[in-house]
Amino acid sequence: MHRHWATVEHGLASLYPDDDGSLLAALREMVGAHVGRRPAALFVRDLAREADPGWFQGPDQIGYVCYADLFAGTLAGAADHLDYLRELGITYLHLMPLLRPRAGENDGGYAVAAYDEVDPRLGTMSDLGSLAGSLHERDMNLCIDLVVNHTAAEHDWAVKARAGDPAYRDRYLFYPDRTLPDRYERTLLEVFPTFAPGNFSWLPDRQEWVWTTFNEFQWDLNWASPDVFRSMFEVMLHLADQGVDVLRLDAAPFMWKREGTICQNLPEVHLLLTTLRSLMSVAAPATAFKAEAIVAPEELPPYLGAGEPERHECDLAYNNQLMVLLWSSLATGDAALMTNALRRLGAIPSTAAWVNYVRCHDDIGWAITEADAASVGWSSLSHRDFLLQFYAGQFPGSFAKGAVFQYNPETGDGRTSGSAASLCGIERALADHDDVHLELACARLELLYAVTYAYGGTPLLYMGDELGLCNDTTYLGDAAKADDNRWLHRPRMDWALAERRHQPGTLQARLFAMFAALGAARAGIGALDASGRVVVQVSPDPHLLCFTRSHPVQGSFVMLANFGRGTAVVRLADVGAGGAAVQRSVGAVVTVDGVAQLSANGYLWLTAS
Ligand code: OTU
Repeated sequence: MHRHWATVEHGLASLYPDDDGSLLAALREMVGAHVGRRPAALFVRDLAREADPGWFQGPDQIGYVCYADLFAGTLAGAADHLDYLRELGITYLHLMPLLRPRAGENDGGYAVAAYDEVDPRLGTMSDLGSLAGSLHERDMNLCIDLVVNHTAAEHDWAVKARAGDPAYRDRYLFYPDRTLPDRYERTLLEVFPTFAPGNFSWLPDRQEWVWTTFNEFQWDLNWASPDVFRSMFEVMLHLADQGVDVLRLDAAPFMWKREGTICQNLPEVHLLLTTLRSLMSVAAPATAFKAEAIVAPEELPPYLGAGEPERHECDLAYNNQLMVLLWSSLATGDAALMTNALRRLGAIPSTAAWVNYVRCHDDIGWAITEADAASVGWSSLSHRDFLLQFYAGQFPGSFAKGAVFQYNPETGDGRTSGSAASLCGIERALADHDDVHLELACARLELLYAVTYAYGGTPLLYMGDELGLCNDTTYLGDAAKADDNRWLHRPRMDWALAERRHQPGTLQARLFAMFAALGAARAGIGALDASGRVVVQVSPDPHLLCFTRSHPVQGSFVMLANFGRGTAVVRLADVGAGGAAVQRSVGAVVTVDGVAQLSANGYLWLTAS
């Protein structure tokens, strides 16, 4: 408390100027009582992590992301597959939303009806605790989702608020008529323009509007209410006590609203997160925060505490920029835009880390800024439109098989759905029984993942990519999912197919071995510790991505990745890698005189002491 309480006091005083001090007093009591009943094993974990605050930054950290039901039926089922994950070098398991959702349509679990219950189809809170225990025994961590921006309309708080209970009205944002909603709408964006247009929903029984950024059944919480702050912190503590290591804070940018803004990334959001982080650092320091903020590149680093002065905010955050740029470069065969954009992405504190990913359960939103596009002489809108068409498989010469998600004719914006395998060309090559193209498609997938395994932070492997699982259209038969094509890339694990990873010559053996090798190589390279710096270099060849990692103790690392369709040649000395040792080389050779030749989709991992 000595170390963190001033931040808590300052945060609460700024966020809740009208509070008479009872919020601070209540939190103080909550934290004290909590520390007293923190399970012993977790208290030991707290102490260990206070002594080693960089525990989530090591090169051995590799995440796996899946839905418990699609991966293994239940939480207990997931515990039975931990050896499979260890084969891939996984140290961090992110299970998608698993708290009890509303019945029926629930946005893939992101409409939570009870934060203190596990979805009964997946198991119980005690199963969650056991799973965390099994992971910890294997030196693995557990990450779960905590939706902080909204609850389901069926959550107890929302039900009470809707019934008019004055103690709960303040937890949501209600409006008697369109006056304020219309004023807010002038500057708000639309997340789901197709199936949930607008940001407010009409409640006919109440004759009033309620703020719903996402679907009409997802009610935005009013974080300006001290009750929301207190209750949500209580939820965090409860989950931390099940042994959860990382809380993925879903839709964090939307937590505060102000008229005349897009109501994302407001300073109060950062104040909320730093205050919650400080409280957790007192009550359950073993638990890290991961920001789910899929926002403009300049808005990303502040979630990791970047700024003057640096703050302890979230420990991890999604590197949405890298993900988008990887797909952009794969389509264009050019690394110049990626180079420029990554060079503009601000630095993050050495105490934080990105999570880097190729695919996730969501669509790909083509976040290419006007300035970044202009830096290579392109227009952002036409480049985004090209990417949309390319990955929908509609552009001449495209190898991809994806789908358009939430096309908005008013803005010309659309996003992309599809599995990594299908977007890389594996689905088409399999359909055509074309082995040459299949190998090319696998090389594309490897190139993308090889960058995420080496770029600063923790890589996330999205379930199924290790086996090349393609788009799955079975969701079309389920009315609660049919209009949301993100289900295309949320397949069920195919354990029979997974068995083929042991059969040489199969696609599954090829890809699985590749992921295992990437993980093993990464874990052995100390310079990949996330506390070191990543610097993207201007490469002598625009088809090449080139970045350097430097760590004060562990030495340095250089990656060269060829996004071009032809061979690229570069003198290692020209990219600061003269005399460096080859750690991993795929589709590349280095001659004795220090010249690297990389064929299309080839890459090199190099280290120097
Ligand atoms: C998240 O994504 C989840 O990942 C989605 O699966 C949910 O539908 C959504 O929240 C609602 O809970 O708009 O396209 O800046 O971009 O919260 C994905 C963050 C999303 C948002 C993000 C959201």
